[in-house]
Amino acid sequence: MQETFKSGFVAILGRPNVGKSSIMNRLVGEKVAIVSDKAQTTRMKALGVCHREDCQIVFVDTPGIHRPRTKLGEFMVKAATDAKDGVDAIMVVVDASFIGKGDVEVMQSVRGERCPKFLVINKTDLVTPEQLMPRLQELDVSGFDQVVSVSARKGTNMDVLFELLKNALPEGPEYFPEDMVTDQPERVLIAEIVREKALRNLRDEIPHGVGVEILAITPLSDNLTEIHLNIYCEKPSHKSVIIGKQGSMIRLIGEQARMDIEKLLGKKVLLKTWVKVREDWRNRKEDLRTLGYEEDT
Ligand SMILES: Nc1nc2c(ncn2[C@@H]2O[C@H](COP(=O)(O)OP(=O)(O)OP(=O)(O)O)[C@@H](O)[C@H]2O)c(=O)[nH]1
Ligand SMILES: [Mg+2]
Repeated sequence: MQETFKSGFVAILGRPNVGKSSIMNRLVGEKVAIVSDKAQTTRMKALGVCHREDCQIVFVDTPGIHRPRTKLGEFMVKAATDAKDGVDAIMVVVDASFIGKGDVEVMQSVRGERCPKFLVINKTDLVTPEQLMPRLQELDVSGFDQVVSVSARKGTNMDVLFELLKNALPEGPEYFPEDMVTDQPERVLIAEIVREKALRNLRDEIPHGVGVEILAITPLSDNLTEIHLNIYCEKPSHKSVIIGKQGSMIRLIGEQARMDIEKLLGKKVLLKTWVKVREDWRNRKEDLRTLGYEEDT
């Protein structure tokens, strides 16, 4: 007997850095979105597709909702708030170790949506149940269908969350073919890998002003591809930090990125990287477009 096949889109919303992309990666079972300990890692809406025998769940990862201070920030917050339109379910993710006003605002912003809504308390590995309980009791969870505690890092309760989501979805088609785990093109995935390594290795305000532009992807042979790219930053002083002493930082970022890109493409990769200053690029429309941060048409 054929069981019914369930499918649908699930938006993942929340403040920056609560673990939205980590949760999506866990549920998809592959790393489709970059992750870092810096807030505002995700800059664009991106899909992650989980394929199972009896269902297909399409996760919509979004940038963290914050008060924007640049045009890039405005683009990011709009991408996040728009993502809840037309989905079949919504997850609001909060960080168990700190639940604040920003979280309450995100929860409030989805309360009026008619689809099933889940509040996901992530990073439970950082707190004891005794610490978490009073925080949850203070929280107004009205309008939410379920509250689930998970740890994306440890993998705790992810199966429970998955089952709840699956049960909330309607009967539906396979939206994407089985070999497709994300809607992001190769060029974007490569740029994101480089940005992840920059985010992980740089500090203070520098990571927020980093943008990566892929200039060319040129196959040199069956198992070797050359990739030319620019890393943008906002100040000459940031450029010196990104390059590092005798090029040590840019070599480290390039080396870490190369290994991940080789896994992605399944071939050897030569990275040719330039670091360039583009002052205030996060507020310039033309630069935002070059880097792919423009609204869907
Ligand atoms: N301890 C702990 N850390 C976690 C957990 N989930 C995610 N993290 C860490 O939290 C940080 C942020 O994770 P992301 O997945 O990038 O968070 P995000 O919500 O997508 O962040 P933005 O894209 O900036 O909005 C990273 O350092 C993760 O490794 C968890 O369950 N426990
Ligand atoms: Mg993210």
